[in-house]
Amino acid sequence: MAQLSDITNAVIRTEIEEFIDDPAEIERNVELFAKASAQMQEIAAALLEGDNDTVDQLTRIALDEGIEALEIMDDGLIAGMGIVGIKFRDGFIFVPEVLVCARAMKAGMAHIEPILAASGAEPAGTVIMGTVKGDLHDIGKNLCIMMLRGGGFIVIDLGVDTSPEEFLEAVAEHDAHVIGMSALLTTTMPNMAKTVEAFKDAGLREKVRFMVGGAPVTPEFAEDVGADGYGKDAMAAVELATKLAIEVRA
Ligand code: B12
Repeated sequence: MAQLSDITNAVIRTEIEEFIDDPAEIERNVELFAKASAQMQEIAAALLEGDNDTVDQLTRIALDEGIEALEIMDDGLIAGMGIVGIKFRDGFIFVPEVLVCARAMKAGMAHIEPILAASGAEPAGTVIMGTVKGDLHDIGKNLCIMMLRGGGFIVIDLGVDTSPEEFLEAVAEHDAHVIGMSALLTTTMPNMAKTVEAFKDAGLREKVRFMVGGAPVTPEFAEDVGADGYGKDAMAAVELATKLAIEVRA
C-alpha cells in the first residue's frame, strides 16, 4: 500500500492531509498520486492552485516530451480535479474557486482534446451527448465527448440544460442512434427518465439506445429510468457507445 510520503509533490501531500478526511478517499488519492510521475503531480498541483498558465505550459511540455495524452489527462488533470471535487463537497472551497480550477483544467484539455480526437480511425457511429434539463455541469460530459471522439465517434454536443425535445430534434437531424445523457444533480436525474419517456411517446424508443452517467447515477438508476446502459467514466462511455452502436445496427 502506498504512503503519503511516496507522493513527491508537497502541494499534493498538503492537499490530501488538510482536506481529505474519509480514510477510503485518502487511500484512493494516495495510491493515485503515488503512482503518478512527479511531472503529473505538478500538473495536478497547478490545477489545484487554479494556475491555468502553468497547467497550459506543463501540459505542452509533457506532450512535447512524448508523454501520452491519456496519462496527462488521468494522472494530472482528472486526478487534480478529483481533489477539487472533494474540497467543494466538504465546504472547503466554493463555486468561484471551483470555476478557477475548472478553467485551469480546460487550459490543459485544450492540448489533449485534438490529440485524442485525431487518434480515432473510421467513425464508429454518431452519438448525441447532453447534460439533462436543469443541470449546468459539463466537465464530465465534455471528457466523455473527447474520449468518444478519440474513440472514433462523431459526437453532437447539445451542451447543458438539454430538454427531451432537444434530444429528439438532434436524433432526427443527425440520424443518430446512440444518446448519452449526463446528470450531476439528484434533482435533475429524473429528467433522464423524462427524455426516455419522450422517445417512447414519439414512437422512437426502439430506434435508439440510451447511455447515462454522472457522479450520482448508478447502474440500478439507469435500469429504473429505462436506459440501455450506465458508464462510470469516460473510458466506459466509449466501451458502452461501441456496444450500443453495434446493438442498434443489428
Ligand atoms: C465542478 C462543479 C460545479 C461547477 C460546474 C462547472 C462545469 N462547467 O461543469 C459549478 C460551480 C458551476 C457547479 C454548480 C452547482 N453545483 Co456543482 N459540482 C461540481 C463538482 C465539484 C465537480 C463535478 C465535476 O466536474 N466532476 C469531475 C467530472 C470529471 O466527473 P463527472 O462529472 O462525474 O463525470 C465523469 C463520470 O461521472 C462519467 N460521466 C459523466 N457524464 C456521463 C454521461 C455518460 C453518458 C456516461 C456514460 C458517463 C458520464 O464520466 C465522467 C468522466 O470520467 C461536483 C462534486 C463532485 N464530486 O462531483 C459538484 C456537485 C455536482 N455540485 C453540486 C451542487 C449542489 C451544485 C449547485 C446546485 C451549487 C449551487 N448551490 O449553486 C450548482 C448547480 C448548477 C446547475 N443548475 O447545474 C452537488 C450536487 C449535490 C446533489 N446531490 O445533487 C455536488 C455533488 C457537490 C456537493 N457535494 O455538494 N458545480
